[in-house]
Amino acid sequence: FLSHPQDLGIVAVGFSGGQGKAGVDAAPTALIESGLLTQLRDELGYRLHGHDAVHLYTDLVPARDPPHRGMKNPRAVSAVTRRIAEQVHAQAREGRLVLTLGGDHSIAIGTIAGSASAVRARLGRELAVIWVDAHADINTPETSGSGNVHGMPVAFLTGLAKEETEEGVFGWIGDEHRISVKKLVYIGLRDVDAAEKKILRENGIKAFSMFDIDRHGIGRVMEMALAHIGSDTPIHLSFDVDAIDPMWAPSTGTPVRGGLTLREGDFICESVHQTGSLVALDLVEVNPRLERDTGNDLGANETVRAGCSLVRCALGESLL
Ligand code: Z70
Ligand code: MN
Ligand code: MN
Ligand code: MN
Repeated sequence: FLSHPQDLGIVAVGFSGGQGKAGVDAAPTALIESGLLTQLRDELGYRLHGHDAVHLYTDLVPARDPPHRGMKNPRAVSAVTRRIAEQVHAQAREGRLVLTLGGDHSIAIGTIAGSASAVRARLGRELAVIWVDAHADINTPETSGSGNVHGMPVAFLTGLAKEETEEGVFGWIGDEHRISVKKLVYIGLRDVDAAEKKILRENGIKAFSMFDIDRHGIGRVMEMALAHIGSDTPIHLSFDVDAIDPMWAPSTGTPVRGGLTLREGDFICESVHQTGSLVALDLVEVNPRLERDTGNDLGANETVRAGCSLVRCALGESLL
């Protein structure tokens, strides 16, 4: 689906307003300083575009941003994700693979809106999404207990949550930006709110929890996940590092024990790469500050290292 498969559009997003913990905005710089982009260029042979800047979008964050439908920082998240959607769309329109380094997971409202609209415009196709996460991130503003928008991106992207009017805070999200619940697959779930379970059930959304991975093994789960999407469908992989067990990725806002091994995470990325259908990739929720501030530099470095490994695997590092 890519006209320039060796050209990689980079969108580095230092944004943390979708949740309450500072530090996730430092992830793109930490990932880049640990050598990720150099490796992609020198070892994997990608030509990089848009990699000169880490976007902080401070100009888009309003001084006053009171809750809207219970959402925290609603205008900031809306304005930033809208800008991200434009950036991702512009890269994807060129037929490039797009890599977004977050940032918290609210930014996926922008990345997926941008790649879904570009895939529609360029190919007339619907985008499939593989969402790898401990969490389902499918709360509506009304079901959310936290008000954190990083727990809601999938609801906005599938149209399960909408604004009444285009003037509403997230009113810029249109049908061209949305994905079908039928083309969405979850992997790694283990911390899903009761209201989210109901949403998954009522909408028949395909989800492979940690239970399914233990039962079938990651190899079989990936076969089933990819079969559900169907071959010959462009894929956006949105990878929340908290899907990986805190043993390897402790420096994240909401670590949940009992997660994927590092190898299972890499295997998911390798399997998606192998389809040849990957058009966009997000790596989110790396927060290098959390462990560092408790004196655990190792925990922060390991998490960054896990994130780099996931990205390289999705971009073909392990191909022989
Ligand atoms: C909860 C909520 C969440 C990440 C926490 C948690 C969501 N379901 N996502 N950490 N990455 O607040 O909606
Ligand atoms: Mn080119
Ligand atoms: Mn998430
Ligand atoms: Mn998560």
